[in-house]
Amino acid sequence: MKKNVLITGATSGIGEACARKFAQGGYNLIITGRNTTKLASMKAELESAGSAVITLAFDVRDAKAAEAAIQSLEGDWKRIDVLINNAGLALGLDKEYEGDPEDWNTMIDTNIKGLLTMTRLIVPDMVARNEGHVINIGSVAGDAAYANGNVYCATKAAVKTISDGLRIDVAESAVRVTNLKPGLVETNFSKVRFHGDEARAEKVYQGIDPLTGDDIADVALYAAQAPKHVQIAEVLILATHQGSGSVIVRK
Ligand code: NDP
Ligand code: 8X3
Repeated sequence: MKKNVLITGATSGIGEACARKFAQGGYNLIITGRNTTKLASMKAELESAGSAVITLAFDVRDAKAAEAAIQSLEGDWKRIDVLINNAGLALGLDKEYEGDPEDWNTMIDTNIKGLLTMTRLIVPDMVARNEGHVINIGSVAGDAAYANGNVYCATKAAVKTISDGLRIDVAESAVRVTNLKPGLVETNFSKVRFHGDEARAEKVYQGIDPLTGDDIADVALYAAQAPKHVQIAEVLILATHQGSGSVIVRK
């Protein structure tokens, strides 16, 4: 029987790469996000390559919409074998005492509360079935704050603690919990962070060979396909010329 993976924020970057890698890995896909046009085009492309695909359009900050979307799943699609909590963002790169509280709210509501909403909706059934895997996309930013990263870094530190807490709480069951902590990955991340300023976003990846969404998706698929007794608890994945969240050597 093919396994089902549900990916939040599957319409771009790491989430989109995970959709393609898990499709290649033989999974049925439940791809979710807000961009309905992109969801439809991905579904058409993945189905034409032979995958079974369901799309669910909702914002992870809207708990009621998320619940309705999960409840709309029927038959075998109700069984979620792998949940990839990927939807997330950074907004702004400012001193904490000068940051925009609206940006803080959006990051906290998406990166922390949205992830918790999905976890609360999906993990009870995993525990009841005594199988399943939650893969949270954390960040090197959660290991230590970097200059002007303050609230974004705090949300990813929360993802680490929430992942650790869940791993403890499901340890009686065969459910596994993985926190993937990427470093610099070239996606739409910096364009979103800088509110659409593409020139500023490009500079983030200049002079360094950054990671790609595929690099992170490879690790996610590895963790999901590890033998049942192996729980890949946490992985830090940095670009080669990156020493930490704040040490980046550019050529
Ligand atoms: P992208 O901006 O390319 O992708 C982010 C995805 O999340 C998009 O599909 C976006 O959808 C979705 N998303 C954002 N907010 C919401 C929401 N409220 N509800 C539903 N979907 C939402 O960035 P990345 O692929 O890089 O980011 C994915 C994850 O990886 C994030 O959690 C990020 O923090 C993390 N990460 C990224 C790193 C990097 O360097 N790029 C490094 C470490 C971690 P939409 O298009 O609708 O906004
Ligand atoms: C995204 C990576 O280093 O830009 O989490 O914060 S970083």
